[in-house]
Amino acid sequence: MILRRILIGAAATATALVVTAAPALAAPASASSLPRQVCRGDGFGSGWCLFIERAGEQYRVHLGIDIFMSRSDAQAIIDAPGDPLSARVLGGDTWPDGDDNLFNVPITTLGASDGFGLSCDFDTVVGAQFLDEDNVPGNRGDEVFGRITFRNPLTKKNTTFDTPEIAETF
Ligand SMILES: [Ca+2]
Ligand SMILES: [Ca+2]
Repeated sequence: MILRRILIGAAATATALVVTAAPALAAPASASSLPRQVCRGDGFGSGWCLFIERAGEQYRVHLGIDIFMSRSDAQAIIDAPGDPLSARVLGGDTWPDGDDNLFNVPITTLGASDGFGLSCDFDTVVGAQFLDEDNVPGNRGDEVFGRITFRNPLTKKNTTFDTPEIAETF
């Protein structure tokens, strides 16, 4: 639950995070931005985040989401057949082919609660090559973001939640 509070708190203060990001630009160009968590919220109690940190020579990638609803609705969704949520990491690009699909991130926890509704965590550890979405002269830096897809088995409606980007040279 502490992690949930961190996720929601970060989503609720997204505006403040943008404001306080400015001093980081003064850091040396070689400095890593990691560990870093970026979040977004819908303003109605739902929030979702992408977190990346170094894990030795690899990177630990975590996504989390709280979709605001009643505990009973969340439990009905969990009890329905199949996984209601999936997540992947993409590389942000506008040219030539749009966003790159980098890798899927498996579910590690799925739960229902009164305070947060339907909550899900996704975790994996990957090598740098999985996150290295730009690697050409003049463009080595990478911009990656998370996309969580919610397939509601009760309404048959699909919703996607994109996190902000994390910029890092992997
Ligand atoms: Ca890119
Ligand atoms: Ca790169």
